[in-house]
Amino acid sequence: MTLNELKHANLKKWIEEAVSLMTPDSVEICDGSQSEYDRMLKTLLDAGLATPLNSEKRSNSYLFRSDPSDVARVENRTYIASKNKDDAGPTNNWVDPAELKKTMSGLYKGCMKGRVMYVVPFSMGPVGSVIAKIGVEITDSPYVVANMHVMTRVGTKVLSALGSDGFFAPCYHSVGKPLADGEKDNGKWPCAPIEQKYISHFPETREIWSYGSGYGGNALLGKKCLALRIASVLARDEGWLAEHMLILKLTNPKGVSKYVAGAFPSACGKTNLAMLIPTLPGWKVQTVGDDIAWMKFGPDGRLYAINPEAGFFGVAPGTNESSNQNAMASIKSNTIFTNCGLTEDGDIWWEQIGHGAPGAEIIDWKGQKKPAPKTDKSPKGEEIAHANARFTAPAKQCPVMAPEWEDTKGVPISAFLFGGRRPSTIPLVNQSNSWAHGVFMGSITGSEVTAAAITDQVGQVRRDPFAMLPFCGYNMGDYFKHWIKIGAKAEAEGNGDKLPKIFFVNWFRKDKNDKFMWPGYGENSRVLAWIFDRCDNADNFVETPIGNLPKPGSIEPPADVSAETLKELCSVDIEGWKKEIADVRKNHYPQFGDKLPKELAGELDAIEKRLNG
Ligand code: GTP
Ligand code: SPV
Ligand code: MN
Repeated sequence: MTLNELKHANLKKWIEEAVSLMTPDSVEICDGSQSEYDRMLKTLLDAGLATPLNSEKRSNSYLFRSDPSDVARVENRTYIASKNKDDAGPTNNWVDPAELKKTMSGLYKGCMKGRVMYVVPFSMGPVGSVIAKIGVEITDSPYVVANMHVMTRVGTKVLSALGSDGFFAPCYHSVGKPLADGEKDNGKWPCAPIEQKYISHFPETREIWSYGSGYGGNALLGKKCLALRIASVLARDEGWLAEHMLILKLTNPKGVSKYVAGAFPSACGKTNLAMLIPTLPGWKVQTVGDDIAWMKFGPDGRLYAINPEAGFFGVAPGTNESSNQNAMASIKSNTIFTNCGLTEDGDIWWEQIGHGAPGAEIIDWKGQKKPAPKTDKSPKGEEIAHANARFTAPAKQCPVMAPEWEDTKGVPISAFLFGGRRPSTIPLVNQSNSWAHGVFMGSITGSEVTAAAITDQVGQVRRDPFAMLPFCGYNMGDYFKHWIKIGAKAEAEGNGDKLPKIFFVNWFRKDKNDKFMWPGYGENSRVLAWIFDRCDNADNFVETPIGNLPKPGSIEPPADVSAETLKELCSVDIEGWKKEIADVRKNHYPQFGDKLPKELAGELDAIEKRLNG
């Protein structure tokens, strides 16, 4: 299709403006076909950016190595440019939108010289779902086009759904590396230096402008930029929820199923939990989504969730046949790998893949030859794969996708989980005693920072409310209020009992020797089973000052966990909690000022009183 054949006048005008600003050599409107995907990879092979993998090991799969300055989301270059600073709130970087557009227009001027401008129409959510939204990404990166093909629904069917005047979120993306006459990428990942990278959001106009990075959430604009930052604003305005949550289907030994959605910060176990293989006999987990959930109330008063994505952009290191067999099966073919190691026999490798690397040598993520590791571990600082190396794989390749994962109505959610990497204080599982208490727990979620973003805080515990700290497109205080309102709306309509029950979980408690106290992964099914039964009001809990904890005996310990350890994991650390609450009062809640909902201030007072009582 050519520009002149486009039926949507505003879309055509918007593309023409981009063309005159960015001056690409040519423009292509993407149709989403397999031949288009193949053509992108051919272009990337010719540019020396893609390495084909051994097709006997991983058919139709490729490895990319990004620039060392471009390996993860850049939180300090990510902006929420609302008209008023107060609308971005205390947790976001804000710049005046007019000023930011001026700066970025300067960068965009001529930025696609020597390159093709690809126009990627995409749908977040099954095309035609009432919960789905359409975006159009303009990009000069064939790597981004190929990844968008996997991660979203791309092409002509989306343009048809858009019609001549439908809503789309306009997304600009450029790697920020124009080519001089005759210049080629020649194997060098194109991007701009860090101080020229901008990941910008204009909430009022629903626009996204990204410049200078080709990696992950900085560049695949349907994901964090649209499906979370802009969608959270749409959700606030329209009365629904856009969350950083996995969605799983849990079936008990009697064949009864419930759907659970869980928010954990980046690289804290969403993909793993979504594809878990239960160690508990008779239980089954199936996947609906592994990163993002969009939820709306259905006619029956329940909250229905869709996974707006069509693929997984998953953390590679740590993924292996025993930690996540279903992810390993999902990446057997048709997968794009970024920043993994390359073995002598033409396959990928990463730390904790479950085995050493074959042969004498391996090529690390920076393209350097190293001795092939004999085990699956590397000394700190000498990793073969980058800690945020990722795979991009089609969701339909996951053997445990729930058959209804593309149901346009979504699936009804029974429970919300919140969690993070907390080496102390937070118990294995804890149920809130009300919706407001659950919102309070979500609001104080904290986690040790992982390598999923470039920051100097890695390893430190930081508060990451609802796992949305880097992804909320407006004032976090207003976001808390939105959650309170969702509960109040259900109550007012007589549907309070249909709201999901809210739980806090922690797979990451450590002992004195810095070892995880809970084996995690498949053993987390024991906790899911407890939660399932809690949703049916089973008598499996004890009330405590922090919420409902498992009654002794209600969770059977895994083989390698002593009864004593399980007891410690499931009890209240009163002194630790007093410190936790004091920190919330002193350092966390005050930043929201009068935006903090009174319900949450009330929950803080109440838990403090219970802990002291
Ligand atoms: P994003 O894609 O960044 O949003 O990450 P995610 O939340 O999907 O995280 P993922 O499931 O990819 O997990 C990241 C890493 O956490 C894994 O590679 C594991 O090393 C570790 N992990 C996941 N689940 C568990 C668990 O139950 N216990 C322990 N100890 N580690 C886990
Ligand atoms: C995350 O960081 O939460 C991710 C990866 O899921 S990215 O798409 O890069 O944001
Ligand atoms: Mn994520």
